[in-house]
Amino acid sequence: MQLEVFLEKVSVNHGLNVLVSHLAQAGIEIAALIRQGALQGVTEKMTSTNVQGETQMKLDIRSHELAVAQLRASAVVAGVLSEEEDHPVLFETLDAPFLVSMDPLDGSSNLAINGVVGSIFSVLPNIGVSTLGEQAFLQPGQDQRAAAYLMYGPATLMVLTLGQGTHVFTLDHDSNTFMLTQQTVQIAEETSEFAINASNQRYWAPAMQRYISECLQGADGPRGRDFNMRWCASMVMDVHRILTRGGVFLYPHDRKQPVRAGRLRLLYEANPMSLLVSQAGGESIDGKQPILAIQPDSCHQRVPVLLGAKQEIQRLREYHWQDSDHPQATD
Ligand code: FDP
Repeated sequence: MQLEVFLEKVSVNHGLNVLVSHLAQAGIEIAALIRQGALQGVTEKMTSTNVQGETQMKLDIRSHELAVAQLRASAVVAGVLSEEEDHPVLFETLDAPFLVSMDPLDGSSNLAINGVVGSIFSVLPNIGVSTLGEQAFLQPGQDQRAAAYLMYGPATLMVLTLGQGTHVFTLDHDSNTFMLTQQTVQIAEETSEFAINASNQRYWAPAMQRYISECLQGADGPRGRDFNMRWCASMVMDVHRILTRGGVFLYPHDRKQPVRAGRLRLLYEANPMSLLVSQAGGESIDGKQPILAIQPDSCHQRVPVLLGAKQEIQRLREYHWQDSDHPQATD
């Protein structure tokens, strides 16, 4: 079933359907660029940095431009917050029903090694951007109307939720249409696989040290079974693995850079991924509290992210509550 047919079937919100079709179109255009690799200068770095101080790749900027153009053309979006711009881009359609937060090219450091990258989108209701300005983007994740990521791997995928389940579409490159290939994603409650950048281990809080150490002890330790580890350094790919074969993705609070609570951005990484995961039966916390309940305080705010299989996330939550020395993620 084509994406557009699916949308007509499951959603009566015509504006939202139009918006999702434009996200899909942005994905098709970005996928076409990425497929050209070095022929499109995909690995070229810019001299500029984004608001996070990270060096931008040429493709970060091109992806941002393509996505902004599609969202503007949809005429149902009033403004876009992007990882690549300090402030939201506001459109002439200031009273349009939706706002979008996005990371147009997540995991872009993987481009240099021809690795998998993605785009992440969060759709929020427009609660009055014309009067509130960028404050209008500071809505908790539970208010999202939709969330999606595009994954540019061997196949190009769109993984989407409109708040009633998580669905997977695969791009047919011949017809440039997304076809439904998995109607309902369900994350297994139990797992024996975790994803974490273990090089940060010495900076983790005791709760994380305990959790990973118990996993590593495997069958000889308190968990009584062996665990496996994966880390792609591309959130889209790591989360997609969890949606597909289970597991937990962990980017915890660490003391490496004390001024920031976590690495991942709340509004365009943690929130949309948390909605997709929760709609697939998983859970998502920052340590102690659900990510989707966090009231954002700034557009590019970072948070710790622990998401995936329910039982493991519940265990992690318990460990963090027991760990009284652990600073609140929102401190
Ligand atoms: P990137 O900086 O390459 O865009 O968005 C941040 C992110 O990638 C995630 O996609 C990824 O999970 C994480 O950073 C990788 O972090 P490490 O460099 O610590 O592995």
